[in-house]
Amino acid sequence: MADDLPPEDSKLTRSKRAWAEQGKFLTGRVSRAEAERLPPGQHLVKDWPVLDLGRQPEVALDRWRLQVDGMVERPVMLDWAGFQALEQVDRVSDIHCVTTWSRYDNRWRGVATRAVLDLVQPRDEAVAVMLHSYDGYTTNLLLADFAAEDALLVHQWEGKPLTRSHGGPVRAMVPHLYFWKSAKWISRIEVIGRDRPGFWEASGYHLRGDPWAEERYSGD
Ligand SMILES: Nc1nc2c(c(=O)[nH]1)N[C@H]1C(S)=C(S)[C@@H](COP(=O)(O)O)O[C@H]1N2
Ligand SMILES: [Mo]
Repeated sequence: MADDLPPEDSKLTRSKRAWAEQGKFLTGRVSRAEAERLPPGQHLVKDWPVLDLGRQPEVALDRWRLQVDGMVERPVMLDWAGFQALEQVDRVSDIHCVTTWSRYDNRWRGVATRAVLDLVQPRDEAVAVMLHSYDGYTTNLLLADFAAEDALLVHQWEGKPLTRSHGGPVRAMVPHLYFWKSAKWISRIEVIGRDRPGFWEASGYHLRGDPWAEERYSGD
């Protein structure tokens, strides 16, 4: 990938340097002591509940597209082949839903969000992303949160294609934030210059959603 490295002074390179200075996201996983693994107010479940707006869009692979645009140098429109051609990584991470259930050790396969941002090169003014989905859902994340080391666009769970009910063909998985930030059926990553609320955030959910700070609802 050396040929594809961004120029030294690019937004992403500088962001990575800033993350390194803060000691954040340095390892493959955001490391936490086992005692702090379960965020406050959460309980563990073994099954994986389905939660969404009630409309589960069927997106055939030959019609699937992912648009990445907004405040970027090189907007792209990926089709399935283009997405599969990006480096595929395997990661294990925990789910923390704001409705208080958590599920440990989910094995994902997909593309690192950083790899996608490397492709499009966010501009200096970029501060956040708005994720858009095929069911009309939206959710916002700060660029640094979206680009966390273990944040992925996943298409497999436990070695099998991600089911439609869990957001297949492709969903976001951002394990260090509440699960409502992990858009199912993702269709577009819009890089934006000012953080603004998505669907649930406009209805009272917290703008950022850090489970360890219990950022559940705005005003929390
Ligand atoms: N496109 C889309 N993504 C979504 C949602 C949705 O309604 N539509 N719901 C969110 C919420 S509130 C949660 S808790 C998780 C649930 O994902 P799951 O059904 O795979 O458990 O998806 C998140 N992503
Ligand atoms: Mo949720």
